[in-house]
This record gives sequence, structure tokens and C-alpha cells, in this order.
Amino acid sequence: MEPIFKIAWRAAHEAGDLIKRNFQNLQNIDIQSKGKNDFVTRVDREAEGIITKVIASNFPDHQVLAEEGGLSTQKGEYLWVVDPLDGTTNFIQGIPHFAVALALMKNEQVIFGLIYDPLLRECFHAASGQGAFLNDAPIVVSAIKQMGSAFGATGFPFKAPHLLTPYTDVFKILLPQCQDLRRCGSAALDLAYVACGRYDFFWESHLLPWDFMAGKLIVEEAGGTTSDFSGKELPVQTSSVLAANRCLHPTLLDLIGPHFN
Ligand code: 2AM
Ligand code: CA
Repeated sequence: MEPIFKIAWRAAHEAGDLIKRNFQNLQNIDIQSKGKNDFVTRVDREAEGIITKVIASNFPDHQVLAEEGGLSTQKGEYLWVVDPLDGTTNFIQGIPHFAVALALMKNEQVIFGLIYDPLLRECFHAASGQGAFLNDAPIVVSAIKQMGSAFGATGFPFKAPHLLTPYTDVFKILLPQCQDLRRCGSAALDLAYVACGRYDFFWESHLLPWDFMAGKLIVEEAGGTTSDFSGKELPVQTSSVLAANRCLHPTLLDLIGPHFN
């Protein structure tokens, strides 16, 4: 894993440096709309270009699935899943909460994940079977067992209006049962924060693989559980995402799942 970690670390830090520089000069980021409530900037594209170039020059036979560029043409057992800027809306609005997320899959299993917050210089990473880390320090999910003490994060279904009713039904039941909820706008960081115990759980109803694939492995290697809202393993496609420590996950699945079936 060492070469993979080194290359991913370099790609994420080079992209992160570019994002950080541009965050200090948001007048020139050239915002474009990809669809309703869906934005991309020059910075997303340039960051993705940096990452895909680093990957291609070190692993020319690896395929890449990236948020802006889609799927590259190589065919093989390795697939990088790349979000060059998770939390684009925060970035555009000047809110300092966004990250670069990279995952490496082998035969459809995620074997490496890295989430880098360039402003705090926090690099969350994990390789399968080797634990999860924040920079050099091992991380574990929280030990909270009671829903009443659980502090969670969520994301709104802002692009999936058909999910608004089940989402708000769950929200009404969940909020009074837990300590509190946050909605900070970067699913990758939400998952990284579950992995290191800042949040006890995270749920969002409509995410894409580059939002969650790195976080899935980091949470699991930190001792947590991830699934979609029906309890199935997260797929390499649009999915709901539930991540929590092992104790809270079944309770949350029972609470959330039936509303979305
Ligand atoms: P992004 O900033 O990389 O686009 C916020 O709720 C989360 O939703 C962010 O991680 C954001 O990622 C993600 N997101 C943005 N557009 C999305 C879409 N069309 N489908 C699913 N998730 C999306
Ligand atoms: Ca993005």
C-alpha cells in the first residue's frame, strides 16, 4: 500500500493546495451550473486534472471514475474514484468546509481511501485491513451506545425532491431522539468525522460514489459500519448512505430504512 498511499497523498495535497489558493480569491473561480442546485467551478476541473495526471503517470493501467470527467477508457482490475472537491457549494459560498476525496477499488472492493481537508491540513486515510488514520495518528469511531447521547450529521436531498417526504419523516423522528444533528455540506468530511468520532453517525439519502467511497473504507477501518438505507453494502453508483459505530448502526437502520423502501 505504501506507493498507493504516497501517490494518493501527493495528488490530494497538490489538488488541495490549488483549492486553498483559489479559496482566497473567489472572484475568479468561474462558476458553471451542471443542473439544478449543481455547480462546478474552474477549480473543481483543475483539481481533478492534477489528480488524474498524477494517477495516470504512476498507474497508467488504472481506470479512473471522476466526478467531472466520468470514466476513463482503461479496463482492468483497479479503479480510482475521485472527487476533486467535495463540498463545492461551500467552496463557492466562502464556507471553509470541503475536501478532496480519493478511493482505490480492486475488483469492485474499496482497498484504499483518502480524504484531505486542505484548510485544516487534515488527511484521513485507510487501507483495507490496516486501520484508519488522521495524518499519522490512528482513529476509531465513537463508543456512544445510546441514541439519546448520539451526535449525528446529515445531508438534505436537495437534488432529489421525491425523497423530501421520507427524509423529513425520518428527521422528525430522529432529531428528538438524538443529541443534535449537523448539516455541513461535505459528505466526504461527514464520513471522515464519523471515522474519528467527531460524529456518532451520518445519513444522507442521495449520494454519488465519489462522495462516499473513500469514507466508506475509512469508517469501516476505524471500526464503524456503513450501508445503504436497506442495510446493503454501498454500491459504485448513486446510493443512500448510513455510517455509524457498530452499536448505533442497527438502531438507525431500523429507524431510517422503512421510510425509504
Ligand atoms: P459535491 O460538493 O462534490 O458536489 C452535500 O449534501 C453533499 O452532496 C456533498 O458531498 C456534495 O458533493 C454532494 N452532492 C452534490 N451533488 C450531488 C448529486 N447530484 N447527487 C448526490 N450528491 C451530490
Ligand atoms: Ca465534487
